[in-house]
Amino acid sequence: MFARTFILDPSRVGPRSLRLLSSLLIAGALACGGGGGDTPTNPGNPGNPGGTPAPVATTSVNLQSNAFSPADIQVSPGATVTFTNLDGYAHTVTFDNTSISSIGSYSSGAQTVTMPTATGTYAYHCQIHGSMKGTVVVK
Ligand SMILES: [Cu+2]
Repeated sequence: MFARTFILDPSRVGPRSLRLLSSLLIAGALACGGGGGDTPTNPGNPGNPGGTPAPVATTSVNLQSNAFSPADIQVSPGATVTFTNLDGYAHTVTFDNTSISSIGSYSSGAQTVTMPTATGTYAYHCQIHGSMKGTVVVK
């Protein structure tokens, strides 16, 4: 009984245990091999996951070479956007949101569209050329 108590006496066992613990800590640090886990991974660009260019702040879009340029624009609520056809052949400016007055087929010159006052992203396209697409961000 006396011997058992003697062995468990912290004043005797303590220092030896601390030395053992220190050895384990050093061994553990060496085993990490200098780290590498500290380098943060590149989070990319969370605000622009697809790498899509930000919309251009303008109220003027050209229709040229079967494309809207710039196709993705940003305007103020209720803004008037001018679409100018430079191709000399027919295009439309058709908004998916039917509450917006779209522009029917026209071959040249400037036409305007009044955007809603409600903020949001409004997609439009040319009904004649499926590849012609764009968006107006009202913000
Ligand atoms: Cu077109």
